Amino acid sequence: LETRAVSLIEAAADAEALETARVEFLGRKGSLANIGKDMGKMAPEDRARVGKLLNAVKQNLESRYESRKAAFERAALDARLGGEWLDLTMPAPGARPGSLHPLTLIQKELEELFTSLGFAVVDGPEVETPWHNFDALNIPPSHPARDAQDTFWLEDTLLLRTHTSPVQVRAMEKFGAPLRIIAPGRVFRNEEVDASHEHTFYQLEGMMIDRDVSVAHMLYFMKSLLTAIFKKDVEVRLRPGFFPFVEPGFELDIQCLICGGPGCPVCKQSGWVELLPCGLVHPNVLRSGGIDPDEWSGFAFGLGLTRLVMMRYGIDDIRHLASGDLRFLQQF
Ligand code: FA5
Repeated sequence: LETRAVSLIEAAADAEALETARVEFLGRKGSLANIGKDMGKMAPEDRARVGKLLNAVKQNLESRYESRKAAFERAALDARLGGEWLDLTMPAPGARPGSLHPLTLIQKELEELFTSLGFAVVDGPEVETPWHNFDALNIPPSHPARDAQDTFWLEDTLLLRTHTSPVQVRAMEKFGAPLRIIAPGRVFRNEEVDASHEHTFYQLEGMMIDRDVSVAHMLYFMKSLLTAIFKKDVEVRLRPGFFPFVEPGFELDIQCLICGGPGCPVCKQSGWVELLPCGLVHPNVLRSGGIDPDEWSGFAFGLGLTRLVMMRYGIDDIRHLASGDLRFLQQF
């Protein structure tokens, strides 16, 4: 009996055949159980001998059965893993925590710095009137600066703001003088995209109006801004710059921190990046905001926030920032 049982168990072609063999020999009504039942009728000395033998056979068959069963289960799992690309019974990998976008990180740092210097953080609409985006900033209808900032017009009367400077006007209208505000936000220009130009990017406007505000005040705040972000001395150059809403106007450029040499797509090999135009607020602009230029003066700046982020983190293409690519975003 044992020999037959062993050969059936070992030769079982699949889990079903194995189960049939188990029922036949090891089942509740199987051969071994039947022999067990008859033991009551045996003489005591035979009963002990047969009992021992029966146990040994049972153990042998059971252990062979278990190991064959395990082998069939392993094979079935292997077949499933090989055939399915998604196994919903496997434990999931741990969830990855999100992180703040680099633009958000730098914007927060600047908001903290400027609020500590007595500035309020204000907001303005992305859809603007030509009055706030141009006229109130001393840019009349025929002025070439309107073309320079290739505008997305929504309809004749509205546009997507081309800079954050209209928030200067809204802040003057709302709060009057004296005034200290910054206004970070998204701006739009219909221009060709490359490694340093986007059609949608971020600026951070700043404006301070008080009595006797001068270029010296302006330079102090510009320097504080750069030191706070770069935490080291970075080389800057100040050149005259023309914007109808400031007089005098300046362009503050920062040494390109990405290339350190020729062949750079960001600074076009010039070694300098336009970052921080600024100047003293034009009297016409103060008047547009309802502020008397004989009593008050001020400075304003329009930081290229997106470019600052690129310099701060060594990002060599502006298009990474809005790509939504997790391999990029997970580095911050
Ligand atoms: C202005 O937009 C003025 N409103 C700035 C200003 C404010 C001057 C207050 C004086 C007083 P400009 O067009 O140069 O200026 O843009 C300002 C900065 O935005 C640039 O120095 C640059 O860093 C960034 N910038 C301009 N165009 C793009 C672009 N297409 N993509 C990314 N950044 C840009």
